[in-house]
Amino acid sequence: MIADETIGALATRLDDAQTSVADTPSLAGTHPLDIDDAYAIQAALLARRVARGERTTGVKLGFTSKAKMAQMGVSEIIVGRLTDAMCVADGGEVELARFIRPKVEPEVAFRLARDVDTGAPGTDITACVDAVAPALEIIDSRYRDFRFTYEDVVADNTSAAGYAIGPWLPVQDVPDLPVRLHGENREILGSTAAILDGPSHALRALFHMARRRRIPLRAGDVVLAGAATEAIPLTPGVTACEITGLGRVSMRSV
Ligand code: 0L1
Ligand code: MG
Repeated sequence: MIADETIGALATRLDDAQTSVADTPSLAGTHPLDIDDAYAIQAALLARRVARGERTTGVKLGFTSKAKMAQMGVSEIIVGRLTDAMCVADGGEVELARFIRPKVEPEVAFRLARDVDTGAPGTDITACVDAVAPALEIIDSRYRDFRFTYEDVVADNTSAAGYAIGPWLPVQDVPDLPVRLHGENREILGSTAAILDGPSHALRALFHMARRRRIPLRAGDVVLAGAATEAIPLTPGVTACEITGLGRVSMRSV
C-alpha cells in the first residue's frame, strides 16, 4: 500500500485532469499501484468532488462484459461513483467541451428503494431495487493516449463522466432484452444479456464489491449495471439508447 500523501497527490492529479479537461499520464507508470491503492485514490477523488459541493447519486459498474474483461485481461468487475454533477437530464444537452475524449455506452439503470445492508453477507440486493430504466453512460478516461492499467482505471473512478436515465419502470428484474444505441450516425445492436449474463447478476456482483470495498449503497441511489454494447465516441447531435420493453433515453451533445 502506498503512503497516504501519495494517495492524496495522485487523486489531486486525476481531479485536476478532469476539472481542467487536460489528460495526464498513467499513474501506474510512475507508481506501483495495487488494487487497494486504486480504490483509495478513487475514494480521495470522490472526497474532492464532495468538498466542492457535489452530492453522490449512486454507483456504476465497469468491465461487466466478457469481451471487455478479456480485452483488459481481468476477471473482476470494477465499481465507480456517480455524483449529481455527472447527471444529464433525459433529452437534455451536454457540452462536449467538458470532456477530454468522451465515449458513450447504453446501459441498464436500477434504483435502490432502501439502504442495502452490506454488513450482512446474506443481503439480497435485488430485493432492494424498486425500478429499472434505460440509461446512457458517458465515459471519459483522464489518461493520455488512452493508456492505462486496470488499477489506473479504478483510480480514475472507472472513467465515470456523465449519465442520463430514462423513465423509471416499477420492476425489479430485467430479462434478456434487445438494446439499440443510436449515435455517431449509426446504430449498434446489443442485448442486456451482455451485461454480466444479465443485469441482475451484475447487481449481485456489485453487492460483493461494495461489501469488500466499503462502498455504501443507499436508498435513492442509481446503479448503472454496465454496458450492453461497445462504447462509441460521443459526437455532436442526438445519442439515444432504446431497450425493448423498457423504453428510451437520449441526450444531445453540443
Ligand atoms: O464503464 C465502464 O465499463 C468503464 C470503462 C473504463 C475504461 C474506459 O474508459 O474505456
Ligand atoms: Mg459503463
